[in-house]
Amino acid sequence: FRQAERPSNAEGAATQSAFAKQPLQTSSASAFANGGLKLTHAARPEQRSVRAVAQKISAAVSTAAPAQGERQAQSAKKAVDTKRTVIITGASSGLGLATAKKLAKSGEWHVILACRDFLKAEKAAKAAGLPKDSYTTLHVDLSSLESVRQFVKHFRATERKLDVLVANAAVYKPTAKEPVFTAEGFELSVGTNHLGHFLLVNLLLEDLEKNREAKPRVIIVGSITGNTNTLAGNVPPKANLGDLSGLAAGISEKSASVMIDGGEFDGAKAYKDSKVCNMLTVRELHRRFHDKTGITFSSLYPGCIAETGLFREHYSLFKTLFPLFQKYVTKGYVSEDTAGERLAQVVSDPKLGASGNYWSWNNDQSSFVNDVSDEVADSTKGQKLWEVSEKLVGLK
Ligand code: LMG
Ligand code: NDP
Ligand code: PMR
Repeated sequence: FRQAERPSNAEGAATQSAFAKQPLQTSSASAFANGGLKLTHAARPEQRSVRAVAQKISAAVSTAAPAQGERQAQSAKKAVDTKRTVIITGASSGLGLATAKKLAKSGEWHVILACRDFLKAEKAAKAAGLPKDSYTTLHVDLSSLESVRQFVKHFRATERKLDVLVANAAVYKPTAKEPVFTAEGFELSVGTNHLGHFLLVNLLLEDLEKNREAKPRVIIVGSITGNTNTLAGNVPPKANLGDLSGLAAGISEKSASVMIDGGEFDGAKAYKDSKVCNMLTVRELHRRFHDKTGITFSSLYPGCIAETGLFREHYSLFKTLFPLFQKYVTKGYVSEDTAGERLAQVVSDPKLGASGNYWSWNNDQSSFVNDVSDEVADSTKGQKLWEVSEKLVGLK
């Protein structure tokens, strides 16, 4: 079903990004007009070529909405401002939106809302009161590797330096009886939550590395439910990547299994496995690249944000009881705002600048470096996951 929607999404990506590029001319033109040229990088030869491309694309797109173009122009003009830039995937709801709100309202950040549903993201940003010039919405559907590659091109066309990348988007299929698949045919949860982000992070590493003096960061959101060293991580079905044989064989409709460990399909397990992959990826990124690039790599568990869109496909009884259970029984409940403040700390707080950590919070709101499960700490598994994932996303 989702697959059937994909072609139109991909088309949407191209159109929206053309909109996003259009303002580059506008902002350059206004730089000429107001004489601020010497302070902008609008006259750099490479920007001229970007502008030429943008002109061609915008000429091809005759349906650009004026209001949208104007807003995008304002955003693009800020390419020369002093704000730091953070990309947040899945910023159209829940944790991603709350984090975007916190950072955008601080006045110190320009937030790239990297979302699959452009209109939903725009509406959510407006409803959350994000200041007009504090964000840019760019389309990405993480369930399509092609869309991820397009996103990177479109981000580069904004000419912003990248300070922080937050891999936050996720899907959870707790009630699915049968698997669904990404554009390239991977089981959707692992394909989106892990493989889509794995490619995105790898492609953007060079952009972050170029900005080394700004102490760049990469954050991939993890979870307690993927850590079997906790009670929550022991609620069945438990995460377990096994020997990664299912992943190595492609977790596709055509392979023997759609699960990483080669087992029977289970949507809740696939999600938890994908979170293990997210946390293993952070540790492997740290091992491979921290010393070489100076980038800080982090993961976190922001608390149980029991009312987000993550549970949209769960039974309605679950959606009613789960927040109560978390509030009054486990006491693990947090609001979207609190969770957003926590993730915003991992983005920008100098105190959370150490690399390779999995952050959690005490009830008094103090952050600490948490322990991970044996599976997440297994660096041999981390390396193997890296090598298999590189092949699946076409990096090797
Ligand atoms: C599977 O179900 C799904 O089948 C699968 O599709 C996937 O979603 C997977 O992990 C995801 O889960 C697991 C199933 C059993 O879980 C449930 O379906 C139960 C939902 C749990 C959420 C609500 C719990 C109900 C508690 C209500 C509390 C309301 C509190 C209000 C308090 C108000 C006070 C003023 O999962 C299992 O692991 C099986 C274990 C089942 C044991 C259940 C024991 C519950 C333990 C804790 C509850 C204690 C309640 C005490 C209440 C005290 C109140 C003070
Ligand atoms: P939400 O469903 O509210 O947010 C998920 C976001 O991901 C949405 O913006 C959604 O877009 C986006 N998304 C889903 N699929 C894709 C895709 N293919 N391409 C691009 N974006 C996509 O859930 P949460 O805010 O709860 O989840 C955010 C993160 O927090 C996840 O990584 C989750 O694993 C993690 N987490 C959540 C916890 C919780 O208790 N809720 C606990 C621990 C971790 P759209 O709006 O279009 O649907
Ligand atoms: Mg869990 C003891 C604490 C605790 C915490 C912090 C969570 C977090 N959960 C806890 C306990 C329990 N949960 C217990 C005892 C049960 C059995 C009743 C239980 C059940 C349960 C279910 C059915 N919990 C769940 C589900 C889900 O469908 C959620 C899930 O696994 O999503 C993958 C979930 C969660 N519990 C959490 C958190 C944070 C989640 C959801 C989100 C996530 O990890 O991303």
